[in-house]
Amino acid sequence: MIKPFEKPIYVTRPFLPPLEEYARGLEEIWENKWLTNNGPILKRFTQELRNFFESDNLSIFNNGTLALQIALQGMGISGEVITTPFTFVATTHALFWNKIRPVFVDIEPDYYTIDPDKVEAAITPWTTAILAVHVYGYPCKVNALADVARRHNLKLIYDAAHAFGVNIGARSIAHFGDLSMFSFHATKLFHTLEGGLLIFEEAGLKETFDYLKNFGFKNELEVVMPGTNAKMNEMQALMGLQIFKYLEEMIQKRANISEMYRHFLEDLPGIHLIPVLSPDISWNHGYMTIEVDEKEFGMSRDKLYEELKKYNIFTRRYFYPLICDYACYRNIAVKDPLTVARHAASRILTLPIYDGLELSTVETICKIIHNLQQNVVLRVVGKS
Ligand code: T4K
Repeated sequence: MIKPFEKPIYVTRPFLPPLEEYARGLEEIWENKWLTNNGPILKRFTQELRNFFESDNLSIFNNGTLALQIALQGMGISGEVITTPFTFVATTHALFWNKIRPVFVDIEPDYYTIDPDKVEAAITPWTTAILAVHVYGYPCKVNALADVARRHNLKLIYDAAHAFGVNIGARSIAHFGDLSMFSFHATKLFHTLEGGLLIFEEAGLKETFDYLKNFGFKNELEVVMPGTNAKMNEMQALMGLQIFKYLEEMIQKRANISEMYRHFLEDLPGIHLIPVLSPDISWNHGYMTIEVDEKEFGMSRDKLYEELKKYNIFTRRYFYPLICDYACYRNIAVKDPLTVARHAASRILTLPIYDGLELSTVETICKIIHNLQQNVVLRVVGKS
């Protein structure tokens, strides 16, 4: 009999640098009394990001949602945008706030990313862009999507909220498509408490994004567009600057956790893991996804989610329900039956993964999942 964990095990916990280190950074802020509006720490953080992505075409924001909204506005996207329903709701909200109609199409079964064939089939004269999501940091089919976008003269925008630190071959995932948005929210592998980043191909967009996040100010007297306030402050930038140093270590620790989950769960009937990623992808291990097949496992995904809670393990059903099933989007006509997305949403479960999660805890979580299934089997056998 395994006892419940004494303290809750959440799906994630933010990485924090040593308190003394952050406090030293705060001393600098206290000293110069510069808290926001492109302060010195933000400038240093910006330089780090430029080096990391080997690009000057970037703009930093106070969260990923506003970054994406501003991206769409600054790029002049309008009409219809083809997107995935299997994502966090902010992806679609960013379209809605720009009065753009989302056209939901299905995803592919292995890595839950948008299906390029379905994208192509959904193009109409009103389509202006594709908004794809590297969901859980699993890369979309970037070449196929680029091909569709090029042939139909569409902008290709990536919600890369989950994909910081992911590379395809030697290239950062940021350098595919016209633009990528990364989230630096506390629940992400790399965070700035809250924060967001745009990386884009067209250098001329930088000025527009920078105006839009700062009320449209060009200088003290000129407002050139009706911008909003989406600036990153100094404390956020300080967190990002300090966490940068730990990025590789954080990814490595998560990789060990992923490997352990795979080791203990891959042969368990009814638990399905993603196929091993292609060797040219270096993934960030941002999320640990499993699918629960009710028939094979003997218990539904929702039941497993509830049972795990009894052990003080708080998994999440990212991304269920599908976005088009939320009350605020239910009235949008969806032509695609979304068969794969519906199937995935009904089975998906994200398990705890974060750098401070002990491997022994991961082992216990897996044993609990095994035991839960064993008990179902025993009950069934007992009945027969
Ligand atoms: N696009 C995609 C594909 C996204 O996934 C997101 C955000 C966005 C766009 C928008 O980016 P941002 O505007 O957020 O930068 C969380 C996050 O709030 C959200 O950022 C994230 N995606 C989404 C997938 O997950 P919740 O409502 O599930 O978070 P919450 O508060 O329930 O936190 C989950 C667990 O994390 C908690 O049970 C405990 C732990 N936690 C959380 C926080 C905030 C901590 O230990 N400490 C913390 O400070 O949405």
